[in-house]
Amino acid sequence: MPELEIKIIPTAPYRDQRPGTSGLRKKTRIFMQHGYIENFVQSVFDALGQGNASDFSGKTLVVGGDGRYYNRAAVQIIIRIAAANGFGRVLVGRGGILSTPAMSAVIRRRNAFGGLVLSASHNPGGIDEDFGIKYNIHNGGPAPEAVTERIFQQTLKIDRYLWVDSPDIDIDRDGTHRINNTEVTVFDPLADYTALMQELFDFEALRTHLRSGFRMLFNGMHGSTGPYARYIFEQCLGAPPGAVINGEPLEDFGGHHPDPNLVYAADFVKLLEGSGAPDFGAACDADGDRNMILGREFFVTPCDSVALIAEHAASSIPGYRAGLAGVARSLPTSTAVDRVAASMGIQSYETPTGWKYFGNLMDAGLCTLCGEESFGTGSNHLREKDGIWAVLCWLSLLASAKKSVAEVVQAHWRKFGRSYFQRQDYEALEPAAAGAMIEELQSRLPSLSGQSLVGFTVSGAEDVHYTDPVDKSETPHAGIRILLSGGSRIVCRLSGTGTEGATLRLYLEHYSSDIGEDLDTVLKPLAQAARDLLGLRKRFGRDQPNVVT
Ligand code: VG1
Ligand code: CO
Repeated sequence: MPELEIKIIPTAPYRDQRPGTSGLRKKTRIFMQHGYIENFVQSVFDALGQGNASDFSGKTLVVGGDGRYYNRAAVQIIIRIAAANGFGRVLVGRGGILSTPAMSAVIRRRNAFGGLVLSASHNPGGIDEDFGIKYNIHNGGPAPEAVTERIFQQTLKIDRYLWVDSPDIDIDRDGTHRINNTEVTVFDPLADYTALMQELFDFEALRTHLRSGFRMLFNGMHGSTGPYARYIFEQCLGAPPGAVINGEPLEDFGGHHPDPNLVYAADFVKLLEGSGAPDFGAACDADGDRNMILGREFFVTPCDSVALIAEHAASSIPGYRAGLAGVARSLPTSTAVDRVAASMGIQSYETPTGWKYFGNLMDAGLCTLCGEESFGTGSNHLREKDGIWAVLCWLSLLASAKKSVAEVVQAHWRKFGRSYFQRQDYEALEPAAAGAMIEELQSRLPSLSGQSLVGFTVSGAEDVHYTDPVDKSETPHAGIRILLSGGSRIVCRLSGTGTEGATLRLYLEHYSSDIGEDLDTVLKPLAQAARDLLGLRKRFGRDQPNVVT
């Protein structure tokens, strides 16, 4: 092919491209505006390069997404801009699809410069739904705040992007193409990801377990994990065909929220009911980084999940036989994993919400396992949360315990006590009023300490300011944390991933050595107290959340 002209296309800034908790997320139609994705991608490159034409010549960029509507078009745009910016190599997941954890694995294993993930995670897909883009750095993890801020500043001053008029690349077939000096390779990411899983887990033991009558069901929710799940669970581990359901990636995820929780996966939860139900169920979100773990008629909260994996990793998963360096959880995540860490004499770090805050801890060797209450679990094998990995952890744990999901969780509670935990979301709040509500509570925090709240004494009330232990970077206002005597907590913050209005997240935790209480009953007084503190009824006329997980 003759050398294509590198065009300098004039553009003007969009002023709304500040990345949130996990990249830039907006309604799809916003992304479809003229030059919108072009501006953002060029700004990423401008923020990362030194401004020289040769900045990216020896470097590899990985591109892929969760398969939602506009994924394919966005991939073609990114390929052209990457070629125009002189990347040495662009690796594209076949079909334009790469789960978030697979992206992380590919960046790390192939020593890539970074990657662009096209996803709005668990949000619905379609022209009237959500789209997103996120940049992952050389360690395979989401760009830290300093980088996303640099990207954002660049989006505010961008006046041109680079472009080549190359024909569309056939992204559905593996192969290598060339645009000027850029090699574009379409590849199947299953191999990289599966190889990594085989290094960590004892596939032979899992195969034996799945052949012994143990029955599992995995729900791909029509996102990106179906192909990985079919290959790993059905082909490699011998689960019968049909063990993976909703395994074909669809642009609209079958019209559902590809969100693995008790609300949006309620139909799936029903499949785990009754005496003939499978022993184990799991589901992942569209981009494959979230997971839900179920036993027969039993739901494992994500907070308990990371605690149980921490408890059992060294004894039941070969990849962790040497023990854990430390663990980490996001601020709102229950303290269950802290108790396991304390019993092992290792550190448990508390970070702001979002996986990007775990990266430094893992890179510095300070922590091995991480978890978020939002159905995210992962380890230092990558720098993203990893749904299929979490399922393999649970299979390993169950295979070595030879007990049911309910039994292993109850044994954990008997040993460590139980954190009754719930997250309540109040969606579609008027953003200015929601901001004012948080600010007002922030200003009242100093007067709360020592006061009595639903029969407990407030032992600490803080607008959490995080200082990264490794690079000392600061994250103010990570969330409001109210600690109560006896180990209960209320945490609240506004969502940083929403695409419409503001969402208040209220996180409730009650710690007890009495493990058999009813969750709703236990948490009701805390929920009431939190609502009153925030003045939710007075401000918004609301006294019930829209989504409870
Ligand atoms: C939410 C969750 C957070 C998670 C983030 C991205 O953020 O609370 O724990 O890391 O989504 O998850 P927020 O700011 O809306 O509360 V996913 O699966 O998008 O990558
Ligand atoms: Co996700």
